[in-house]
Amino acid sequence: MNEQTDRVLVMGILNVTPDSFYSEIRTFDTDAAIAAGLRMIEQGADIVDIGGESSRPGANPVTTEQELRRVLPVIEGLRSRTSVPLSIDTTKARVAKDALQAGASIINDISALRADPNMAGTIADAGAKVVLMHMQGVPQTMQNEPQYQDVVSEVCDFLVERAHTAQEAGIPASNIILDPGIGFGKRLEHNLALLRRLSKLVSYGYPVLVGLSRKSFLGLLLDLPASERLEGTIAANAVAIACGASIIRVHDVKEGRRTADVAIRLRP
Ligand code: 9MG
Repeated sequence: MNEQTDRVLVMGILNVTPDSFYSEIRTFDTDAAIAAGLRMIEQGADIVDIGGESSRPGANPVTTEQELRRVLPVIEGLRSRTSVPLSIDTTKARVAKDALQAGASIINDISALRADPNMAGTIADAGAKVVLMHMQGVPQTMQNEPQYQDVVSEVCDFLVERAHTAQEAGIPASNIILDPGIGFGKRLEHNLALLRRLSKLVSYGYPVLVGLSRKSFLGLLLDLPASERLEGTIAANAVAIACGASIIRVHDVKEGRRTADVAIRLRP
């Protein structure tokens, strides 16, 4: 995805859901979602990640039909207006297949191909890229007592195993992106350890995506609500980039772009 080391990619978050945790970016209306995606691109997004099912703790699952109704018109609308890569945030193979046909080229699968047995084959057949993310548990219950002996080793081992499984299913290594899953079945100390030692995950040679934008670990550090976590997001993304992250997933694209363009130049 990002073989060059001179640009960190910025993935803009476009949630087409009624219940995302950061309400200023919720865009349930198709035209408003398309306009928000185009604005992200103007502000410097390299990828727009479109999601029709919330993955925040306690969120209710949606049906395939509901998810498709939310995301497909947005993908089609953006595809007809821009050539910027579009990513679909889904764990369902049918949603992935239709999204790829509509013009998406990246599948952001927070289950790392575990939720749907047809997902790996769908991605392989389309020659698409995949984000494999670590999550302990499932979104409904993942923040109830997450446990690790050594969170960094366990997350790395899991992701390397998922990358091998993906390759066995026909997805080439060059199409695989790894993601430590900040906030997905992790307590504050787990998230901090994963970010401090991100270079271990980077050392496996796959591009690493980090999604920490306005997440609750920043709220715990700052004692502030999601609407007040922009500076914390910028600081943490800068550290992730210094440790080798290739892609940052953000709500605030303008600030993410500036963070990335400065932090990359400060990478040791
Ligand atoms: C959908 N989603 C929410 N948080 C995320 C994260 O940290 N990474 C990825 N890949 N997707 C996420």
